[in-house]
Amino acid sequence: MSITLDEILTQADAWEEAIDRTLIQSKTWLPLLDTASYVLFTGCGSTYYLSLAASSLFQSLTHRPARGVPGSELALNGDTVLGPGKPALVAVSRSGATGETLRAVEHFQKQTGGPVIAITTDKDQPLATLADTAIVIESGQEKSVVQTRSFSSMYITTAAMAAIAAKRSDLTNALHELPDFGRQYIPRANLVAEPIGWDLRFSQFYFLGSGPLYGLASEASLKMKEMSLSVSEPFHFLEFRHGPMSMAGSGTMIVGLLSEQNRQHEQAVLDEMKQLGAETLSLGEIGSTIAFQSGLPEPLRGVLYLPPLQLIAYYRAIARGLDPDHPRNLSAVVRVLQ
Ligand code: F1P
Repeated sequence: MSITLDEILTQADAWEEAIDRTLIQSKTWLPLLDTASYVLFTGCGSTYYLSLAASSLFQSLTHRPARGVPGSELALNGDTVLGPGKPALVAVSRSGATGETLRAVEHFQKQTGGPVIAITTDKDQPLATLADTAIVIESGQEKSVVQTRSFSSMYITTAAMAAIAAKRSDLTNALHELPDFGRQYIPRANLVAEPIGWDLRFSQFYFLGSGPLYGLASEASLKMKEMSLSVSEPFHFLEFRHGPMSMAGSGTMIVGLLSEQNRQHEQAVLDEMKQLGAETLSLGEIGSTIAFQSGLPEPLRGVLYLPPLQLIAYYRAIARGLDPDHPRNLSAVVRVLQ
């Protein structure tokens, strides 16, 4: 079996370690966040998109300011990122060796003296040493260049951090249901994703999501590019009506990551795009093309959007004669800022 496919299908095993480690280590990382007046999340590529989703969720659950920024922006344009007050930094990197993320951490430490929490899959790489504390999810490690199980397990870590920091025991208790639910949900999602991936009538993809789901829509869009070399863009849900909708028509697939809170407005956008000739696919807890039916609270459902979208990108790559285990032009670690 392809290593990428195997890593996608077995990712729920890594979710378990992510939840356990985040809870066990909370005595170490929680005080670092509790003393901060705002929290920055940073990463590059997939882990930048993870930072966008994580910061949104953190702010909405804890009511404390949080922002996700690319590592390169913190490293090179720190004055546009750092504000007054006492920040804490959460640096996310599968490899723990990405140049911009390491430079971002060093810049942050030099400028603010604030604490750094690393989320990574490799304890032996520089990020874990540079940070004040590290949550290392070893079972999130991948052979594939493209991030799938590492992304979802590191994202769950940030969701667990937000739930714990917000003192939401309803959420921290429910977290433990995620791995078992994932193990039965992912094979089900696979059955729906495969025919969509093989449907080569589509020439372009748009992924729509709001709140924390915007970062996840961005990650889904990146998977489509990295694995299947397809034209693909993410948008905040209602932003799509402000110009990008000119692209809606035959050959366009619009994927909506529906939230519970804004579902009505979001579904209206999808319905309108369908009338304009685009194909639409919706994901959400109930009543969507892919319905989780998880019974989990909404703040914990983010990770459930990922497997079917990773799988669609994977099958599309295969349908196009590409090898998702060896994506074009990519390497697992980028060291542009040494
Ligand atoms: C970040 C990253 C990946 C991307 C590419 C290069 O890596 O940008 O998201 O897929 O392969 O590296 P990391 O800092 O999370 O290891």
